[in-house]
Amino acid sequence: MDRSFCTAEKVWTNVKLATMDPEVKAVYGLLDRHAIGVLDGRITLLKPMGSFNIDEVAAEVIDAGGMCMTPGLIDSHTHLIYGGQRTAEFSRRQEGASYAEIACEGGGILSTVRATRALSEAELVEQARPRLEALLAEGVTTVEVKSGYGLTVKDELKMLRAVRTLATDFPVRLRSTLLAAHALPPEYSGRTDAYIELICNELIPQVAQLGLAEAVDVFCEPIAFSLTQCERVFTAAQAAGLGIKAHVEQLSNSQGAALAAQYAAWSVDHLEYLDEAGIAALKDSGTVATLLPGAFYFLGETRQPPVDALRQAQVPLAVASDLNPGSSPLASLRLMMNMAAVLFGLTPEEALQGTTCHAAVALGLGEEVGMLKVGMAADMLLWEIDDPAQLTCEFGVNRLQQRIFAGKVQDA
Ligand code: DI6
Ligand code: FE
Repeated sequence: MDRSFCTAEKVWTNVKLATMDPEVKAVYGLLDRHAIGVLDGRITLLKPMGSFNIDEVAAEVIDAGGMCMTPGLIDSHTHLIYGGQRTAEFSRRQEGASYAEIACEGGGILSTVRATRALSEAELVEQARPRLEALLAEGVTTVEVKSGYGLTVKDELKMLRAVRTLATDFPVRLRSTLLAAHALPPEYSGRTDAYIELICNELIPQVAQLGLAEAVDVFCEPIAFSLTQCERVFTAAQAAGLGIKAHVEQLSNSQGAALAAQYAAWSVDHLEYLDEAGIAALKDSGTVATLLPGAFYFLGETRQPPVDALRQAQVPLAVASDLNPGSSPLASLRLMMNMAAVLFGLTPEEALQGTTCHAAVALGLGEEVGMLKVGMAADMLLWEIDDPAQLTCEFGVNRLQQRIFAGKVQDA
């Protein structure tokens, strides 16, 4: 085909576009009766129906018959790669043991560390496959995946390599995050600062040099790492040119969000114990506040993140699955959107922003994905729904008609 006459190789006509573009002044950035076209994996055409001659764009035309299109969904916080399961721990929790008690006995994260260390890279990929498939089936096109269950140079690199391998096998954008500061490995017991040194002096430079991660994350909690230790990790991440993300204020108020905001973090995640000073630090910082309702729900937490105050301060909110074997073994971003609304009070529009445009910013991808806009990657979902609110309201019914990744229609 002579591309010089094309503005798009494929055009969807009669679409209701939930662009999620803040420049479109309507709820969901909604544009009714539009056409959207793609070329070479990007959105190249976005016009009202009737405003152009479809024959002149010389493209394959798909009549969407008034169906709704959204950007591909983005799960901006997962621990998708891990070995084994923690079902025995779940049974114990149902009999009354707490998450913290189990962790203190050497279970919890450390039991997954043992299982993860025992597996090869290929075995880790195999175990992660069905979880990733579940996310993709409901319309996820970008997934962030953290390390953090290896906790040695060799095993953290193995986890990050597994992410890169998985990325070549599936139509999805995977972004990797080094979370070596997740738990203190037993061999460093009583020597936390030495472990932080290993992270800062060996792991971060190697990961950056090998191009194995885009960002670095920390677990800032009394049961994990202190504010000072997290700051050392942030400094090393910044020096290596990596993005910064942080698990903060999940189980206590450690002022981790304010510190991360000072380091221009892409996101701060969990936030149930975030206080006014933390909110003030996030205001105008550009850092996204990520809500993880799955962990709140699965651990039976009762303390709510301060959603209203974050909203007042106009801090962008993301919503993610935190998919992991211990605190959120829930491979559904749609369920998280529903929970973010029901448990945390988000509007359906906020829930969808949280899994599209704001989630993109939480991954340093705000210019690339998360909106239907000319120039953005053509990750798009065609739904048999009238109102985008249905994506948050309803759960368990998949009304996805087409999943389009980098401009290519995937088998539904
Ligand atoms: N916060 C969490 O919710 C997960 N990690 C973290 O830092 C829990 C991970 C696990 O229990 O395996
Ligand atoms: Fe997490």
